[in-house]
Amino acid sequence: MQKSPSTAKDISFEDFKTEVLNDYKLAVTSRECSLLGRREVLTGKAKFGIFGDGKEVPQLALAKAFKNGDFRSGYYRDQTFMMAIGALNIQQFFAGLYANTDLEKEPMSAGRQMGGHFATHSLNKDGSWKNLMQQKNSSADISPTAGQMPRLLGLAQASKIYRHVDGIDAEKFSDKGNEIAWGTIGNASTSEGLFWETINAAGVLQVPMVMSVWDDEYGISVHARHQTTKENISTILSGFQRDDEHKGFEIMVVKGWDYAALVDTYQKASALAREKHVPVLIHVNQLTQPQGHSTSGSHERYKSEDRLAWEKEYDCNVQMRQWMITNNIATEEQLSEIEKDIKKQVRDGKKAAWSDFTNISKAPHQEVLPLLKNLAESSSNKTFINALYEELASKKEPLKKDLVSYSRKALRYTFGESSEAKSTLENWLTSYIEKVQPNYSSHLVSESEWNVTGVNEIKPTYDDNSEDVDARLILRDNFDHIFSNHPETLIFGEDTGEIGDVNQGLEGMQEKYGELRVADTGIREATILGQGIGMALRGLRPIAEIQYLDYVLYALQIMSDDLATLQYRTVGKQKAPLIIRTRGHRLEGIWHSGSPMGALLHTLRGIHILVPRNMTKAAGFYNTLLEADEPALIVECLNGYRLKEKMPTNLGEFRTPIGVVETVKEGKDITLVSYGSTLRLVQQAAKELQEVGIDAEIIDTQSLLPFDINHDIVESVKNTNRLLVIDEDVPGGASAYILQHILEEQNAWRYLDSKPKTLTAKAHRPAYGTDGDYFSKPSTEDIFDAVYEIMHESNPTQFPK
Ligand SMILES: Cc1ncc(C[n+]2csc(CCOP(=O)(O)OP(=O)(O)O)c2C)c(N)n1
Ligand SMILES: [Mg+2]
Repeated sequence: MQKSPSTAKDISFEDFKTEVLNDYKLAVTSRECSLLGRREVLTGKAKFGIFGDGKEVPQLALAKAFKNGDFRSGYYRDQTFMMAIGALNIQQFFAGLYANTDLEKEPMSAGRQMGGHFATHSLNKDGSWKNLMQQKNSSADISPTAGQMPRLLGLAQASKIYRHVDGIDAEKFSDKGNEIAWGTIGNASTSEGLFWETINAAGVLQVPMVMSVWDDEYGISVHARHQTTKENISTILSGFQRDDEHKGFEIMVVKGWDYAALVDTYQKASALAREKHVPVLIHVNQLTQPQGHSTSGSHERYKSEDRLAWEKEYDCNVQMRQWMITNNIATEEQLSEIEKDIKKQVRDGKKAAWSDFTNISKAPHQEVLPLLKNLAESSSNKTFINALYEELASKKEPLKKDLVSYSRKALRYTFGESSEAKSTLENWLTSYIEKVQPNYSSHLVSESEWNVTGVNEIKPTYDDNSEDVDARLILRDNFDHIFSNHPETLIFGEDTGEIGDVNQGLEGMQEKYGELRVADTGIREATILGQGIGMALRGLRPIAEIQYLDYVLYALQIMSDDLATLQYRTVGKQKAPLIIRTRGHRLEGIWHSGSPMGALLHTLRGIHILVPRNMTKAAGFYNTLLEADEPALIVECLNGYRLKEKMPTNLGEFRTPIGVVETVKEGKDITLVSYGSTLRLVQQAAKELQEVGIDAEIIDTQSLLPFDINHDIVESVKNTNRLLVIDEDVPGGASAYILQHILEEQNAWRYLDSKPKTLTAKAHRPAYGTDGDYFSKPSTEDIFDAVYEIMHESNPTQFPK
């Protein structure tokens, strides 16, 4: 076990020296990687570099306190920490810089993220959980500053749930909640709202979170005086400090170049958070940036001479070195020898990484060249194709895109020709693209056997005693089954706990399942989402409730940047199967009846979006999702809770299929496609249309993402030859998305006898007032008229005006 130098009484001085020396070696290795990394970018071998230089020593101290099962949620400066926990070596560091697309070589993201964005693997190849208690874990970084904060809250809260909730199978995730979630953030990024929201929530929740602020006084070129009140984050956070009467944070301040003090501070923080679940903030100040912010600029432009001189002197590695010499841990000569050795190791690692990277295209390069040559020989455009051949042949280190691009260009010269050489190259190209495209595009959604479309439908069943009830009761009783069958589930949000949500779909659930599993939260949508992401990353099945659909916008950034990209950016090595519950569409007023579905569809690829038309369908979606391993948003119909639906007999078991549409009325004249609350209006309009001899077929999309995976809608259009898409989003919103799918992917244009149309809400937000809805969103009259117009145009005699 590692010991801090100040608590090293029980180890010999020799052991202690070895430990410190090993730490120093890591600090130097990390620094050399930064220095050489910058050079690789400046010489054009890598695109962009952002490194951890100047932040090495505190990360060594953090790593000493970090245990198996713990989680990091941090940012791009943490390479030394990742090296110290054994999750990053020199070769992998450079593989990240070059963006090697082989996950074996570049385990952080297979080149999908910039270097400096770290992650560990939580999942096996088949998408099942690894034992997270046998490894040190890092959630996958994202670039938006402070974007790591919301999930950090959830990672910490998971420990609290595991400690206090009985019956969960925690073997792979927790040892009685003794795990810490460690956050890191730059000083300037604490200006973001997400930082404050998370800090406040962690203080309220009292979760084992240790938050390090790496303070180098700058955020790129912008000094702390423009960032932070009093230029001091720990001073202004002092109101969060716990005392005898109040729970709160433990706040610690330590100099970033003082190795001994850092080790001591991190040990204390660790004990407090791990044992007592007290959140801790460590303000690590007096840090530096030896090479400036990133490879995009130089800090000499905005730092004074004095500051630059101070940074040289107080460079944490320099200070650690001096401390070691002063305390007889090593001599100047020994250290110089070590440094020389490490320089060579880093150079060798870099070379090996570059060779791995360039090797990727070597064999295919050799494969494609003779094919191009043959193509030239067989073509009347030999000269042009040969020129392309020569150019590609002369590339010493071609990229995959070169091989594809040159081949495609060459094939253009053979339009109208046919030869064996041409079909050989065409076949090679198809199979090469098939092989390499997944390097860039796989794992947007789960590719495991637990993906949502693999869960089969189970229909709700009814018997003679099934009664018509307020629809909210179907949700509530279904949740009751969920909570009792799945101990790892929990739900939280504004007014979710004590009153059982604003529409009482959870009435009585808190009394039955306790305040931790059915919980009220503060008004803070982004961190409600973060709680969900973090807990889902640690094996729980959270349901995060956002009170109204309009307020999802507060959480949209974190949903889009963090949750939606998670599987993609880790190439399927992490998952957060979070269910987001909200309610929306029609009610009243600008902020209680919005339906910004297009905005969500455009920003949330990677999260499933489900729009059930009633509560039975909604309940079925919850049941389906609990069988799957993917995140999804469910939008319940805000005006549907008190409508009557029949209570099913198989609560907790029936499943609404995801990505499958439902034909709710058959008809032969026109296909009407809709979803959610609007669908009821479409049903009413269809009745009225029937009275004038128009027989409409109605399709409920049910899911927007994924959309009609069986291509059922085009089958309907084949029969009706007419299509109208209706929703209450703005013009060109979700309706345009739906139309694009039906026309382009399902080729419905081939079967249309009339222009396909959309009917949507007005472009403005819905007005409040009893008739505000009528004049802002599609009404049954609007739907009737739009359909009648289409029918009139096709047959004015039968449908006169
Ligand atoms: C939301 C967002 N805004 C802006 C940026 C661009 N950006 C990247 S790093 C950075 C400065 C961060 O400074 P700080 O938090 O002090 O961290 P440091 O780099 O100094 O360690 C900025 C503005 C970003 N990545 N995300
Ligand atoms: Mg900074």
